Amino acid sequence: MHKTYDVTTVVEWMITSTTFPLGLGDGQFYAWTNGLRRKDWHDYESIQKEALRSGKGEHGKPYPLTEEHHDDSAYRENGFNIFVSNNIALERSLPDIRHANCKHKMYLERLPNTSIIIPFHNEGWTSLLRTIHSIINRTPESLIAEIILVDDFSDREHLKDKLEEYMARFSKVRIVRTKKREGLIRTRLLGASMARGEVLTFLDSHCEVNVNWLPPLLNQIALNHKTIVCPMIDVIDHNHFGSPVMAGGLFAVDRKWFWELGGYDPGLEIWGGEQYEISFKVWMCGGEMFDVPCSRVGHIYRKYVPYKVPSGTSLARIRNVAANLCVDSKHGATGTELRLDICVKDGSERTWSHEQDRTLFHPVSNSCMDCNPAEKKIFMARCDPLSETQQWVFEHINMTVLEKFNHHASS
Ligand code: UD2
Ligand code: MN
Repeated sequence: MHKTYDVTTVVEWMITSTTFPLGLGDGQFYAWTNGLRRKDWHDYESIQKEALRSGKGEHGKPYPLTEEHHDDSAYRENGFNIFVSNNIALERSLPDIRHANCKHKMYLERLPNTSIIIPFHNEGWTSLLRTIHSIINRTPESLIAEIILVDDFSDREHLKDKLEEYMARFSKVRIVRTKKREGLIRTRLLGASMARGEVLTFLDSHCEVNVNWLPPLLNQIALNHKTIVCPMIDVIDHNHFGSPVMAGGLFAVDRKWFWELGGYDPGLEIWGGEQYEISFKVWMCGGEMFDVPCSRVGHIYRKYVPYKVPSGTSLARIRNVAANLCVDSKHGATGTELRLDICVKDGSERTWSHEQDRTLFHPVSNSCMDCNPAEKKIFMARCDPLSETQQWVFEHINMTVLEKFNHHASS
């Protein structure tokens, strides 16, 4: 007896096998899986060009720092060393630090395009420009619907006319500005509301995207549009700009689905909390979340937060209220099913009151969301303050970061 393989199985095996003889050269290598054509999205010409670059900071190498450049004044405005940023090329090369298997992976030939949304507040000139250059140089043009730079009421001069003049060379870059300081969540929402691409991809204003970063993200959304996909986030050192490894809050999401989820709660202030809020919604609306190791984006983690946070704003509230989405329950034979639904106003069983920040319990019936970790199920149960499975816990709270944040924000 022998086994018969269908063609797609064999092709799938061949392209996932690391021993497959590639012989690509022109990057136009195709394969089929389940009737869908996949291709190699690498831009080999640009990869070769980058390999030849030399100079300080090239290939993601640490910039050779001297004492005078290490002075606190270099950090004050941005929380990272702007002197170093100014002295390395805007189009500097980066090392390809992906897992070896990523280099041969193929993604659907037909991928949705994306609006790349970048909020910024008083970002440094060269760190912002390097973000844009890295995107333009390392992203297939056909996949970029537009790059939307959303200025959150910055007051630095270089972010005004000078920025508009510079960006005029990139036909896909649009600049929009908030009318008052909104904080990063509402700034992202403004960008999202103007976006025309099929997917929204959010980045910070001091990132460097790495080789072939976008196709793996879009591919996951093409396979299931109810998906939030995150790249691996690599640390760009705030002193010398060299880059080893880590993770966080840059992601891609289907545009229509983002709005079906209600976007972000616009009541979230300045910084923080939005990743929990959106995660809860994704989780409760039957979505998926992926960290995609073949997509890598460098990000400058600051030494401290350089910008001021208007007084009276709360930084870590999680609410679903303003998004007008409420958790709804349906009682049935198998228990209580939960889903998110448009909130019904006043008095109704389904309304979640405004006071329910972070405590996801049912106001009327005194039911709380509970879970069975073994079965990965959520259900409603009588509220019990002592129940471990009803608690919402913030894990890994980094007090050092918080304290630094509060210290610098208030000084
Ligand atoms: C991390 C996330 C960030 C966000 C934040 C929590 C990464 C790499 N970064 O922040 O995406 O999830 O945690 O909310 O995971 N900005 C404004 N207005 C403001 C403040 C900031 O537009 O009032 C911009 C800022 O220019 C930047 C982005 O928002 O592009 C994120 O701010 P950040 O870089 O200060 O925050 P970070 O990296 O500590
Ligand atoms: Mn950041």
